[in-house]
Amino acid sequence: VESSIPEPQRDAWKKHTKKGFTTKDEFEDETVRHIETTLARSLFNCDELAAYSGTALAFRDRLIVEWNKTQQRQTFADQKRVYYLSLEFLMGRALDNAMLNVGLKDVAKDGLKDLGFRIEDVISQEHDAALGNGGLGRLAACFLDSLATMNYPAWGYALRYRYGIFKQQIIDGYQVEIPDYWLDFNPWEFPRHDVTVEIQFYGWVRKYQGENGKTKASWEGGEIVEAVAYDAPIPGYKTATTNNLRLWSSKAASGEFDFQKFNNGEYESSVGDQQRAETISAVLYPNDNLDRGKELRLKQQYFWCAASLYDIVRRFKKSEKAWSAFPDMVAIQLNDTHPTLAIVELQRILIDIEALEWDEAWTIVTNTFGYTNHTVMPEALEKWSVPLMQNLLPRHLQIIYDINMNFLQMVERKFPKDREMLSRVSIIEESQPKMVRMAYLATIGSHKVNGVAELHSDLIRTTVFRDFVSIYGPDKFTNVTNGITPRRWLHQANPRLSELIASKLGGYEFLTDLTLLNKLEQFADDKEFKKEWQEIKYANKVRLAQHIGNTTGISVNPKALFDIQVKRIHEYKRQQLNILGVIHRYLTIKAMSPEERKKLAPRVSIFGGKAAPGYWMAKTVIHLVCSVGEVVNHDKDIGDLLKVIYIEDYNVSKAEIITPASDISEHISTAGTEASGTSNMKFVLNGGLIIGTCDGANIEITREIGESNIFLFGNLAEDVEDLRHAHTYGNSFTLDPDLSRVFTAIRSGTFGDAARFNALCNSIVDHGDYYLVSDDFSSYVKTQELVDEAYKDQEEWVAKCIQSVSRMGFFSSDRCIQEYADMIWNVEPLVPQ
Ligand code: OX2
Repeated sequence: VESSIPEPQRDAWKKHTKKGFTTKDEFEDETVRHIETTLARSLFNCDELAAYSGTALAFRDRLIVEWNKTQQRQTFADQKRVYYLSLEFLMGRALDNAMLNVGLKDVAKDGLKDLGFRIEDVISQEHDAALGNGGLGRLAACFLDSLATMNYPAWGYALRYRYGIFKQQIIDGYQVEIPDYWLDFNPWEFPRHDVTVEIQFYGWVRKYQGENGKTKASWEGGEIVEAVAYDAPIPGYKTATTNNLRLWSSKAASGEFDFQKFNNGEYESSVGDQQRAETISAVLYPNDNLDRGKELRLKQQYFWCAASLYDIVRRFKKSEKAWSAFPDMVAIQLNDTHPTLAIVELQRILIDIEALEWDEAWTIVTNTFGYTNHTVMPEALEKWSVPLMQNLLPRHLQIIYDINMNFLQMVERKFPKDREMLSRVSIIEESQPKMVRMAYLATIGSHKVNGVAELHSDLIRTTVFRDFVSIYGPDKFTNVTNGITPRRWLHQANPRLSELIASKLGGYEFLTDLTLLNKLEQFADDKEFKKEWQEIKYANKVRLAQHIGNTTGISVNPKALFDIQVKRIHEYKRQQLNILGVIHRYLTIKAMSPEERKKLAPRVSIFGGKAAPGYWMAKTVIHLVCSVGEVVNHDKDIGDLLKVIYIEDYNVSKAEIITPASDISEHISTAGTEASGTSNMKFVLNGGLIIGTCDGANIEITREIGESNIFLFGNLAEDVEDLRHAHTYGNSFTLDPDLSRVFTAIRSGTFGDAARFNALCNSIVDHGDYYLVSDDFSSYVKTQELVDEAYKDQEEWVAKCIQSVSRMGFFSSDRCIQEYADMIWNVEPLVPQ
């Protein structure tokens, strides 16, 4: 194997190779050294942030050693690797995770204590890496954790946004967005200024006569932007495998800096060009489940796909294998349609640059890619305008047309004379302007398409991809139900629960084989165990109550039932149903006698989540929640019976505090709209029950934990269409009297200026109630009453929680990755010796 160091000098080199610390003393040594020399601080000016930085750098040194070895091992092993292309990786904090994964958190805790710091304070200094919107990005992060833990040779590829998802402030009950500049100090990333790729945009296509008289195409002109790689180590849990997440940053190509302008005194405009190049990776688009079709977004997508593919192809070419072996060495998974251009780019590389025949190239392409669909909602399915693409990526558009032509010819042979079918499945929508349907392109260019929960996968087979199922047969479409990593979402977020479970199961093996949790079931009636379980839940609620007190000034009683809905604010997720239910509860309590009130279980309704900055209705929902809180929380007559809290700036690190503290959490989307949901899994795994609709993974959670352990309500997906139809075309639309009373209260100004909530109320009462709030309201309210009843019997409640946790083994992202590896990628782990 090639090495840059000649044989005779390697011994000297090896003698000085560092392993990183293992003992407390070595940890302190390394941390103090970093604080004093790397950071130029001292005993006299070391604050918690400096302590965090020193600790992070000490751990980073340890990770790097294994990271380098892992990369070498994977190169020598010469086996298939997985590349996970995702525009979002919602990683959260890295230090705590690194400590637990390398098994040195206790060492660090003791060491930091020696140095005068509490480990919790140090950990909480870290800025979240918030390169994602919600579930889609967090899923990608859980997958990286599982891939490394299970020793799969795998890389993540994304963009190095300068600004992650915005920070949310709630000011006077309204959401305000603050930029998230997170790169000030990021010890986890390594700039690779030597790993750069030149990315082309715009220009034209030149046709020429190639060898043996064939017409060839070449993409020329336009402008060049440089992609620079930044790498972050991804440590597996209790394994030496440390994988790589590569983020691309854009900058002006070095040759492009306009010296002419510079010399002519046009300094400002030449710097302007630089900035324009840097804009590409500047900001994460803050939309969840919504496609806006902005040119800069398309630029981001191509920039990232082209840089990643160049990198992957370069790595493959080093192996000097034949092109036909490419799919045996490379599996590329497309996280939603955002990276679909990678399909076109690989085809372009193979035919225009590597001079393969179209068919040979296309076989390689389709055997390489897999596509994961995350939504059936039309407003989230990506389409790009043909004129936009023509301008930005002229050669790619031609290739898309050729892919489409070949595909339609195949369809025509299979379904002769079915013109309707051809126009339905065409990649090009014949609208004004014409649009490229990315989900179709992704499907045609991949060998497998998967949904993310059973219901969702059934829905895509019968709705968006229905025709494609008849064209390709059912086997191309499959399901991989989402999962979550138990390392972060149990062990890290809820260390005491993890420890209690370990004490019963005789160790922490369940963290890498979550099905072992089923051995807990036998303790569901164990008095002592249940008591400890309850104590832990209570302590977690106290912690959340403290956070709420510190951030909102409102004191909540940790003995009350904590009812939590935290996720992106979206009409389909129906936070409006939740808050309307809260208002109903408030009005009901107000009308109760003191005796009746005594029987009530006090509740804290907790909301959290960001609204896309341009999503006016979602912002109105936030405002309604805050306005209701303003009234209820200050109503002395109500006291502790009801509190309504909005937790500002919901993110991964807040989720780690919130999730372990719930008694009940809400997953109440209109049936058929939430593809899977993953926070439902997190809440149950942390010993909370859930109230939910028959949607997404709720259905499979019910199957696993049992119907008696979940509060299901509402209409079924199969009835949604008819109900919607009836709203618009039915004879009468009568509101449930309870819901009517709620609207009357809002409209009479009980929660402030009613005009602000007009559109929200009207969307339900007058404008078709697309998300079926009125249809599900009474069933929701009744089910919440069942929750109240059930909560009164704490013995039974805790037994339900324990039983549920013991049956959650299926929802580990390790199981998920195993399924992808076996069914879609066909890759093997590479276990370090
Ligand atoms: C989300 C889905 O809305 C959610 O249901 C799912 O759990 C998550 O992806 C992970 O699969 N953008 N975000 C999603 O879909 C899209 C599109």
